[in-house]
Amino acid sequence: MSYDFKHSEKKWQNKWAESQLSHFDVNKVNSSEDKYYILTMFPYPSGDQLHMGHWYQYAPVDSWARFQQMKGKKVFQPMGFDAFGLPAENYAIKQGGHPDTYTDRNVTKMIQQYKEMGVSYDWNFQINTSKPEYYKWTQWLFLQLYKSGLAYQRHAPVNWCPQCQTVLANEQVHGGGCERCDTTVIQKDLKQWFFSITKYADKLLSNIDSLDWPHKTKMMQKNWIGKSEGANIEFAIDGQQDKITVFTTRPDTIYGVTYVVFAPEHHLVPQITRPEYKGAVEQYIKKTLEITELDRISDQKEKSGVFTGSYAINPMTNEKIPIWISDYVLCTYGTGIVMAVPAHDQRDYEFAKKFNLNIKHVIHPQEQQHDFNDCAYTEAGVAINSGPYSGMNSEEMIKKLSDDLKAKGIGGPTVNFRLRDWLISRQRYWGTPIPIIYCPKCGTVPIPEKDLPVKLPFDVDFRPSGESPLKRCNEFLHTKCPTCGAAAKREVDTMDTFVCSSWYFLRFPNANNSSEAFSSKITNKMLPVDKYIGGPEHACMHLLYARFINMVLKDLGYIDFEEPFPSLVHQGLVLGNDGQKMSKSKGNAVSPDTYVDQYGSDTLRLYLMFGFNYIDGGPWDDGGVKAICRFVNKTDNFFEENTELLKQKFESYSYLLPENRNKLDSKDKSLLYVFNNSIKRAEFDTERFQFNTAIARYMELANELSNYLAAPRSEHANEIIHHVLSNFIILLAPFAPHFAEEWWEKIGNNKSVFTQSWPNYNESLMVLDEISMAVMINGKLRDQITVAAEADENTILSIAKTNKKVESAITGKTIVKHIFVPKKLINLIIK
Ligand code: ANZ
Ligand code: ZN
Repeated sequence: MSYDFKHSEKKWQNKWAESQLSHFDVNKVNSSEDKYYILTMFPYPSGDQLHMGHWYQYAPVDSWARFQQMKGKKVFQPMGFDAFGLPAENYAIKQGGHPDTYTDRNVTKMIQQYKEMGVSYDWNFQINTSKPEYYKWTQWLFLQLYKSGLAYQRHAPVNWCPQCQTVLANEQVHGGGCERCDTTVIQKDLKQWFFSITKYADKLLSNIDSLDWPHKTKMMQKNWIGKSEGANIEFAIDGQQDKITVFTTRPDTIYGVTYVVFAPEHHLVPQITRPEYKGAVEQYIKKTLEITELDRISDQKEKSGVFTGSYAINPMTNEKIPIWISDYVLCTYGTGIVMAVPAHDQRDYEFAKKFNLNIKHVIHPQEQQHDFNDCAYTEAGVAINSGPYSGMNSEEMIKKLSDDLKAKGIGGPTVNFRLRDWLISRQRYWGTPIPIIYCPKCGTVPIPEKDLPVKLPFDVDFRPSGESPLKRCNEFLHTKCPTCGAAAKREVDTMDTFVCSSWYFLRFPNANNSSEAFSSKITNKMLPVDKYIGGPEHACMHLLYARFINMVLKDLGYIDFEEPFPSLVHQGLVLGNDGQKMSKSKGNAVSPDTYVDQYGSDTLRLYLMFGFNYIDGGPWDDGGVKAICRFVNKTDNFFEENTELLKQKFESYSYLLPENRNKLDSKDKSLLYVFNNSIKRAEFDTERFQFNTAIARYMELANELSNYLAAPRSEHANEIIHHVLSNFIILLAPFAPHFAEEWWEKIGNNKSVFTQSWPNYNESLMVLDEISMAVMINGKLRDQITVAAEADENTILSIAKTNKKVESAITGKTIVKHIFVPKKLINLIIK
């Protein structure tokens, strides 16, 4: 008989909910060390329910959480919904309804799917960022930043489609054109709100080394912050009062400067442009507005620019050098002005070649030859043609020159960051309203905290138009100034949804607090998050914003920890069976609901954990699902056939007594070896999110059990079977929660299997002889594996298949047969 998952999954989902199995009591936590806060990035309830990618992200983490709980940790695992934002708004536009209605409907459906997954979330701590109970506090957060001078307004460009008369998000611009009409998108200046994340650039950077995060993510975040050390140098302008300042990382090349370049939108451009060049310059500036920043800095793009008619004076040589404008210089980095050294900077080199400007070689390569007809020499070297600095190496000269510039009052060492301040204004409807009022008398007035939330009105025409939809809502727009009572207007932009998710981890333990965003007392003992899990695509945005907000709240005295996520894991991506990203349009998507229906929730979960390396992801394989199904049925048979035995109560197991050890025969020893080894290795692997190898141990144990149960019984067999099988249920519990719970009850327990501790392994039963065997693929040696001397062919085959080197060689291939030479080798023939 095969396991009746339909019956038992429903039954346990209901029982767990009734008995509040996952109930977490914040009051029982004494300190930050006394809890284990596991958080998986919350989903957007924007489209169509949970898909396979969601299942892959959440189900294994839930198993990990259940495992930690059985290991004795006080696990806190909440879940919520990141409900504001463009995807939900666009979905509503497409479906012709209201985003609030869709959000509610999708949230309900997703919670039902989460329950079918069998997750152990405590839903009492649920949050939904689009509800006033939550966004009231997002507004409160804005006010804290505003009060401390970290929220400010300035003009900044937005993507603008002149045809649709609308602002576009970056993801709505495709190859420079509008997503709907393909008109070339231009940059338009709007007054917008920013958070001063750059004030925290240094701390955000220096703390990274202390984080237990994937190396690549740390590097990405470091590069994103982009600390760059160099110097500012002042240049005079020929015939003008004003001085200009350039930022350079190579002050040692100053004697090689042959021209200066301004960013086209630099505010001094109109002033320095000579009248006869005005027409050309203005035309060029207009053209620049049509190009995205990414294209501007691309090294593929052919250099362009125009001369302004003005000249700057090189402070070291007093030479007159021409001033140009070009789009390869960005207005928002450094000072927006560059001293160009074509001999030693490739972009300058290309520009100089194109416009026939001088190339002056001032840094000589120390060892290798360099052909200046080919490209710039961009490495360090020895200064030549550099006045008193000639003969110094780059490093020496940079130090000396920076000091000299400082002494002369015309520059000095500077640090620049690539990181920009965080633009939080969105000209969209479905987001948190910014709690600001504009009064004709008092100017910009923050809304008093007692008046929060500023509610997002429901009846608004939110289809895209030239301006923020809230501007068209008179009841919202018109209000009274909270300071003087005069007629005033509200800010009509909403906040970037990354603001909602920049503090949600603080809210979870305080989810039901209606008088504060969070209580400091509770937050300081419930945080930081002990393990944070989510996609690597968040490396530079969400993970940086959240760290920033956390640091601000610490500096404001609300919390006492600086880093919200000291330990981070990224899950991989489940691909379609064709190896492509799963998507409906490609027809390679599989629906979790179908598999839950056909094979059961536990089987799907086990497949996702066994069929992939969690961190790497990989392609979907229906064959893998069927194999897991067989494994579940096989273990089910063990329990079924031994139910009567398992119902017996053993005070202790006498086979464990030292005086009985010599009564164990070789089959006993072999089973006990695999059993204890499974506990040990599954624990080790699970701890590291290596679920696939953990489950492979269970398969090994199942094979061993098959042999053992089929063979004649030894003196202690009953005890041993009882011990191994009842513990097998416990071992399976985190990974197949319904299945384990069902069997735990069937063998006569009235408390949940999740009240059990993770079993201890017995080192003294793991001294079985081990031998080393060769694993070959198509006759070629791949690796050596260590196996129990008495392990049988099937066991060895499954160990061989889960070997890392073998695994990567056989993915996507089929094993047509294998050749087994006992105690020597196993050779897999694959096609
Ligand atoms: C002269 C020079 C000579 C430069 C040389 C480089 C090599 P990072 O490392 O990214 O900070 N630069 C400065 N401001 C710029 C802007 N707003 N837009 C585009 N480029 C800008 O790069 C700093 C270097 O990039 C600066 O050093 C400057 O060119 C350029 F042999 O100055 B350098
Ligand atoms: Zn006023």
